[in-house]
Amino acid sequence: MGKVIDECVKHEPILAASRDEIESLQLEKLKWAVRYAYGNVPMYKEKYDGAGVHPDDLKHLDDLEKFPFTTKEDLRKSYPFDMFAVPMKDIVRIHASSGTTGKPTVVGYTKQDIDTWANLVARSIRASGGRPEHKLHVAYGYGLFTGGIGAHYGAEKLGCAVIPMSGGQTEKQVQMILDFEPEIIMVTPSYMLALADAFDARGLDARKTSLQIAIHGAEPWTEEMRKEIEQRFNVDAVDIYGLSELMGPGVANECVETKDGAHIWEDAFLPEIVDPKTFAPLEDGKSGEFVLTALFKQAMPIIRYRTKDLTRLLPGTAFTHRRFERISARTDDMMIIRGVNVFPSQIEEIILQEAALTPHYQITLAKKGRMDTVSVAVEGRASHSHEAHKAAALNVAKHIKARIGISVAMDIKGPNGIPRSEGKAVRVIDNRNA
Ligand code: DLL
Repeated sequence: MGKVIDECVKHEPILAASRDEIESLQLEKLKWAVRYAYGNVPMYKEKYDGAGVHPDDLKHLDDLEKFPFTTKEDLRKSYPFDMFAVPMKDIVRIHASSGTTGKPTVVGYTKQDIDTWANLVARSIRASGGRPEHKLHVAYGYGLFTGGIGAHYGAEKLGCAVIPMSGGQTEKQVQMILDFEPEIIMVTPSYMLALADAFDARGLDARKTSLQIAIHGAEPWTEEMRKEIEQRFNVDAVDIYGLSELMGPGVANECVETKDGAHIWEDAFLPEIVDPKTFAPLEDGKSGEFVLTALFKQAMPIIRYRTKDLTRLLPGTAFTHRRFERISARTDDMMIIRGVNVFPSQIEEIILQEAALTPHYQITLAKKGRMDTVSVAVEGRASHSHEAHKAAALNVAKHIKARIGISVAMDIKGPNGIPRSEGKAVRVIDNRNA
């Protein structure tokens, strides 16, 4: 066992509990959560009555399969507060997802929900190698998005000195990192790369900063991106996962000593994987849609939430809580291009194999007559010649054709030719129905 794992388990023995112990704790909490949801949120009562199931039917963990899923649509229909299970006097915080289409989804928290969340984020930072003596720079956005404030409360709970920088103001981010010398940064992986470019632009060596640990999440990222971030900043980069509907960041986190996928904090959440088409439950190891149940929530119970994230469950390593494979895609960012299913991450992997290209890219889909057309815009590295960019772009198109089976037009951009996002990166622009 490594030092970090030791420290985490010493603090919270539940991280090393046997599977039997974890499962019996989950069953006990699940019975409470389902009964509580049924008794306090009309949406659950209607759904469960309609499906002919009752909280009494829940005798084993597997019995959960009989209960209907909860979807984003259910949350939208309950806009803004119909999912709340407690009176407003007991709600102490409200967050909402940005929601690209339709109404945002709203999430409420009681005092106890906020405490549980902060403890789970503190655990996540500890598993990333963070300690109370560290300074922690938060560059996730503050506001209705759960990233900034979620990270903040967890870091404070652990005892770190928190620097609540929020997203944006890239120049100032660089200056704060130089002046305040944080050991830890929490930020989306795409914005971390934008920060690396900002160091380069000022002629500064990002490898020489005080940063030792980078905790990245809120969007899909690849192993290649991890390597690039680790090399450019000389840090350990680990994965943090979460979603607002369930809580926010800190549903799962990687251990810095294993870096082999995020551990789902199973004393607070029950994970399932289902077939994305038939929704039949799949066994551990099989890929499908990630479904999560929160086992603790008072303000807004969430049972069997269909996340739309695609992954598979893996056994625990650093901790006995199960891990999941890095999320490479969501069912809803799958592009269907001339009938071929394509995920942006597949294209990203190919781009990142070219030394002459940066990881800043954008995919634009359009229609020419009835045909889908795809163009991939990517920035060339300033350190390489235009000839090298062109050769690399040709290679990318060739590999996309060979591995994914679609033809793409490449568009090489100069420095900052791809708009930088200060939060989650926008990878795909679909103009096919425009
Ligand atoms: O993104 C919460 C969060 C903030 C997580 C900061 C981590 C760090 P939402 O805005 O509701 O919440 O978006 C949730 O983002 O269903 C995934 O599709 C994606 N996502 C979050 N973390 C990861 C990750 C926050 N580590 C949605 N890897 C989720 C891949 C992620 N995708």
